[in-house]
Amino acid sequence: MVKPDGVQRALVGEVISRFEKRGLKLIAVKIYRIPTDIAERFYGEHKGKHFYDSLIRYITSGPVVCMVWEGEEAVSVVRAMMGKTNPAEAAAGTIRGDFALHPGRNVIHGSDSEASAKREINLLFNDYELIDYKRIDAEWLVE
Ligand code: DAT
Ligand code: MG
Repeated sequence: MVKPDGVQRALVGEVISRFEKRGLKLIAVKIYRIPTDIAERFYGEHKGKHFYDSLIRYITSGPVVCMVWEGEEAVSVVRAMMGKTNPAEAAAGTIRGDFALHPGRNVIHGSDSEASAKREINLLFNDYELIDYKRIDAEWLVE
């Protein structure tokens, strides 16, 4: 998900472009203004932490772009391309390492496991929004 700062800073195309070129397949995408109750469920694991209230304010402060990317080891590949949660520690070449400075404005969210991906996709998308198709270059991406 490109977070509200990423949308306002016109980084949506850059983020999509990186995942697309890596070889992941985009099977769902939408711009969405997350309602507070969905944000609270989305970030439920962080409830009670010192940054929770500001995190909910941040993620609901403007539209986000939600995406579902499919591919070999998609979760770990995307996490590696995002960089560390604190952008000040994120490696150059990662999205956070190239475009962010502060954990409270770190541009992108990515699921941290297959189980959380399923949970988050269910929260943000309807089944009919997930599109099944084959990339024409599929056989040039995976042996
Ligand atoms: P990630 O987004 O890398 O999965 P996370 O799930 O631990 O990181 O935290 C969710 C978001 O909460 C994170 O993107 C930014 C915010 N956050 C986490 N730790 C924080 C901290 N120490 N200070 C401020 N914001 C923080
Ligand atoms: Mg997380």
